Amino acid sequence: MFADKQTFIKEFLETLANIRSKTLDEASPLDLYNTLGTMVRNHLSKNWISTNKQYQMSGQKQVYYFSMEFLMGRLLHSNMLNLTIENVVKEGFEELGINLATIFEEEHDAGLGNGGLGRLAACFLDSIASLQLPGHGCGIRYKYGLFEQKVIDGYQVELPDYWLKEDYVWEVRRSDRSVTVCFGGHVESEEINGKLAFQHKNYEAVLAVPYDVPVVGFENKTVNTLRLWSAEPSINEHEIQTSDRENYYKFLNYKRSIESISEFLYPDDSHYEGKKLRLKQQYFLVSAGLQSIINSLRRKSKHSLLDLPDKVVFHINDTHPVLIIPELMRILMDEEGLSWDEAWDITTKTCAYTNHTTLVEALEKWPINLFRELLPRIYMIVEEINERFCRQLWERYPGEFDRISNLAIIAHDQVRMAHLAIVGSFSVNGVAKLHTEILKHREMNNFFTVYPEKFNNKTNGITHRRWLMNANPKLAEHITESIGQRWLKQPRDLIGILKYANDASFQEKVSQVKLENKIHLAKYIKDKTGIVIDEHSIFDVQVKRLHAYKRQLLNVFHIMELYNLLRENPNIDMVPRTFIFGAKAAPSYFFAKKIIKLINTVANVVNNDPNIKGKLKVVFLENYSVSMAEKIIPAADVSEQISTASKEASGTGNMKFMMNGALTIGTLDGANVEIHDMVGKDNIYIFGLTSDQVLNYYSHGGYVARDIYNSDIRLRTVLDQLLDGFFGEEKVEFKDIYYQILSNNDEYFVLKDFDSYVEEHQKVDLTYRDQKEWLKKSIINIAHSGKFSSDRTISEYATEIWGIRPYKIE
Ligand code: DL6
Repeated sequence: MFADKQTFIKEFLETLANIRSKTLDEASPLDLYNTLGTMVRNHLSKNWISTNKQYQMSGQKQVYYFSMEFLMGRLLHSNMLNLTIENVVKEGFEELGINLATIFEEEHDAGLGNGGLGRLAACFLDSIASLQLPGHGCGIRYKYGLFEQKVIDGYQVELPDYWLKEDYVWEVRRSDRSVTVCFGGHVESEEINGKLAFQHKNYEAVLAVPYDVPVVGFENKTVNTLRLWSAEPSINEHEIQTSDRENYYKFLNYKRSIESISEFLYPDDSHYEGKKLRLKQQYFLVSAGLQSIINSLRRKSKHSLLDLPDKVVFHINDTHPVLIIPELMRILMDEEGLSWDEAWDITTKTCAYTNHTTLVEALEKWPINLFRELLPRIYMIVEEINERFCRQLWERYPGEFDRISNLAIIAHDQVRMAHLAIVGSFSVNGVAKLHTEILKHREMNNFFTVYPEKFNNKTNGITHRRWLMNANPKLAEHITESIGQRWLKQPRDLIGILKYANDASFQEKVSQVKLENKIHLAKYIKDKTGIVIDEHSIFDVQVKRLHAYKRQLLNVFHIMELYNLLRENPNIDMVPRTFIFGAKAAPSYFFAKKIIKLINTVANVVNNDPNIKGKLKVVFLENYSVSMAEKIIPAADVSEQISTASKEASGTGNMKFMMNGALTIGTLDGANVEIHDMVGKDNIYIFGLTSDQVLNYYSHGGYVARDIYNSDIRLRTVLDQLLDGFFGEEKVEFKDIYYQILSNNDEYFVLKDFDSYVEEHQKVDLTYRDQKEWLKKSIINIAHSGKFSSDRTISEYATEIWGIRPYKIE
């Protein structure tokens, strides 16, 4: 790409002059970032064009991953890594006196996602391209990403994340590929040649304009595409006469309402909100995406779409894009003239669905009135799918009204999106073994009985390129020095370091790298919060969305208990601990926001108490994001994965921490189960109820939390401190937490699991004192983490679901 350092420097200075009209001494860090980003994008566009051409010419089957969320984070560093140009750029910058790391910091995170689901989609794109698979992302170009979190007086405050303030160097607007998406209106039918034809009339037309972002493969020539759609009015502003004021104001209102479709990412990951705008976003995404794919197939060849299942596969990431099923039916029947049976056969061979949660409150259902009014033709199709499905069920289960209404797609005046997804897809997968088992045998057991062949598991993964090679380059280097480079492309080869688990010099290096990472993080924390932390303390980290089921509260109760012990006896024998949190709560999630306030309140008291001799520190980092995770995770000693068993579908943070040598303290939930199976019980700290126990409690009405309050003095003290103003807040401040636990019977088993949690933490403390033992466990975790690379996950999707093969771009 850049032949050598001097060529790079020359080109860099020329590009800086061309696009920013500046010389080096005038340029701001943002100018430098933009220049480098533009150069990298320009360089990869040759491969981008040839990738598209070669896919087209070869007629390769391609996968389109439809997702309402792509949490991409920053792209400059990872693109440079994948293009293997980091060294030459670094050397060039050194000669120019520029620190490359500070330039990376100029890039605004593309935060088009809430958490695990969106980040998984981003890791998947990286793996698809790196495995040379023909596959693309299809999403929405939200003008505002996930809100920016500020913490003021301990409370979360949300600000809009206007990530497009500066031009986004990675995107290319492709207005020539725009399509029209239709909302509202009504449907008219007429018989033509003995066949009913449907026409959508009086609809509101929205122009969908695609912006393409390149997705670069690692050390290959593949550059796939993430296509993000933006909503624009279909009438041009200049066509409106500004002198006709009434008309002009009408136009402005219309413009505003159209643009709102792609304005905001819904900031909630685990709660379904029946808002019309959300349904609009969902249809906007699938209709635009599907039309553009079908248009491009039509441009290639004129013949019919009967062989569509050999050409493409549409992946439905959670139920959000499930309208792809009726939309594809609409296109095939109304536009291509196929019969219902032909269209249904094609649709059910091209769509595959992933379920990411069993939380009832997250399962989408839409009131039929709203659905029908917004999408009249699509509603007709969903109704017909439902009728045909129920008829089949009737034949299979004659007279079983309850069972059929339980399975129906439309029932109780609602459209159940997960049911539509299962009926219309050829594959339904969960995201970790335990999760899939729960789907099959509990939550979706009635569907599993009807379609056992559709259900399968694909345990999640994370890209080791971003989460190890990029985020922890020194550890990656150390691994390569010991076992060679093969693991970069075959992450399972990380297992090669297992033989060094007891090796003193290998351990020493791992420990050195961890310490350096901890020093960096300590400095970052000091700069951001003013809190000084001891880099030799145990860095105990819980970073993820804030939700009651993830149980940040259990972590805080443990901290409060430790603090109480230290107040009683400051000389207590313990390894100093630094508890680090990062978490955004959905803006309307009152309880979660209270927990943020509690963490900050406890932190304030603990961090300022000179009597405890710095043995305990608590840090809440505001505005947790992908790029912040890249700083925190490599520095962690302990990874908190403490959800109520059965609630966390998989988790992916657990994998990122493990890959960076942190030891997990966790429940047997989600992918923790598989981490436990890989590393063995001696190399992970497992506590608490199992999922079977939890689900059993639920089916018997829970347990009596007050019994534990009455019998456990530690918990009684902690809970009472919530009410008695101990932490210096108004007495009512935390009353909702107190009553949620005691009066609502502790839905997430915080008190029930507390004792075993504390016990495992004591083991963490003991082991940490024996650094040889600790490092051995840490290395064993890294060695087994290759299984959790998303390259493994994607290979499984490719062969077992999508039926696509690697295709080498020349
Ligand atoms: O599959 C990715 C990710 C899982 O790792 C998490 O366990 C799961 O909670 C998340 N699911 C969602 C969907 N809604 N909810 N909750 O974000 O998916």
